[in-house]
Amino acid sequence: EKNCRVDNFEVMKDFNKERYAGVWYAVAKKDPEGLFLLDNIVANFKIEDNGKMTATAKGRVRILDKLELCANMVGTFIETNDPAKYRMKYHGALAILERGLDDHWVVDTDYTTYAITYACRRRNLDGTCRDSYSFVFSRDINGLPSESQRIVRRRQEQLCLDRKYRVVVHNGYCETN
Ligand code: AZE
Repeated sequence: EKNCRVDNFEVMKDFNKERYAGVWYAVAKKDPEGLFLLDNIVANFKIEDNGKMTATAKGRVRILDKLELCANMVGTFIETNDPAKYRMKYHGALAILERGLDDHWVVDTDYTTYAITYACRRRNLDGTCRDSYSFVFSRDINGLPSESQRIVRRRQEQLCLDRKYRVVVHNGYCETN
């Protein structure tokens, strides 16, 4: 029987943040409750001189119900006992954007083609996730090859999020806004 308890989810073994660094394009996402990045989502991970991972992320958001803009977000990653499980502190470059502290789990990656990340914000009493978000990232803005799509599909099922993802559009909106 399928186990959807968050503590049972497998994450990337021997995660290597140096190989993970660089630009990743979100090609699909599963949204959490509330405000979130809409589309044109690009993340850039970096390893600082002190060895800590940081990232910037851009994406289109809608705030105050009708204002559309490109959010420039900054994240710093706090390591845990599991190298693939981070706590991510993030905030927007603009004060009106949100800030927070989320899990950031690298569920799987081959470092050169695809990555899938997962964050559970709120758990049910039975240990399953009540409010999560997840990204499928690609090194290529045009999407993933079918071999990677197959792997990602299997991971999405293991996260109990199959069929919950939506395609992330890249139409250049955040290159001009
Ligand atoms: C992520 C990639 C690594 C850096 C960061 C990420 C997450 C950003 C958000 C942003 C939300 C913004 C909102 C603005 C109104 C995981 C994409 C910072 C969750 C809702």
